[in-house]
Amino acid sequence: MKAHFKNTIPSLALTLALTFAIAVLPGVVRAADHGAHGHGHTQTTASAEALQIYTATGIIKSIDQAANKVVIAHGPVPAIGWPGMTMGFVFEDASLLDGLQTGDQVRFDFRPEPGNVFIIVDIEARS
Ligand SMILES: [Cu+2]
Repeated sequence: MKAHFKNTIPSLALTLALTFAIAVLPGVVRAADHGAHGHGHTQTTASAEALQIYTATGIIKSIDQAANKVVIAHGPVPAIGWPGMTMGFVFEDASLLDGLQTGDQVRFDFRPEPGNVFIIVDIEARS
C-alpha cells in the first residue's frame, strides 16, 4: 500500500508536467516567432517568407496613385515560383514612382505580406 502510493506520485507529477507543457507550448512558440520577426535572425519558415525580398522585371500597365497601387506585367520570378503574369502591387512610398509612367519597362524589388499583398520597396526604369 505504502509502496504503491510512492509510485503514484512521480507518474502524477509527470502527467501534470506534460499537461502543463502542452498547454503552455503554443504560447512559447508564438512568442519565439514574434521575436524572430523583430530581430530578423533565427527565422521560422513563415517569418523567412515574410522578410524575403524578390526582384522582378516587367512593364507598367497602370498606376493608381490614390490607391497606392501599380499593375505590372512581370516576367517569371523563379525565386517565389511565379510564372510571368499581370498583377497588382502596392507601394508604400509614392515617390518611388516619380518619373515612371504606364508603358515603362521596370526592374523592381518587392516583399510578400500576409493576405497575398505584395509591396514594392524599390522600382526603377530599365534601359
Ligand atoms: Cu505575379
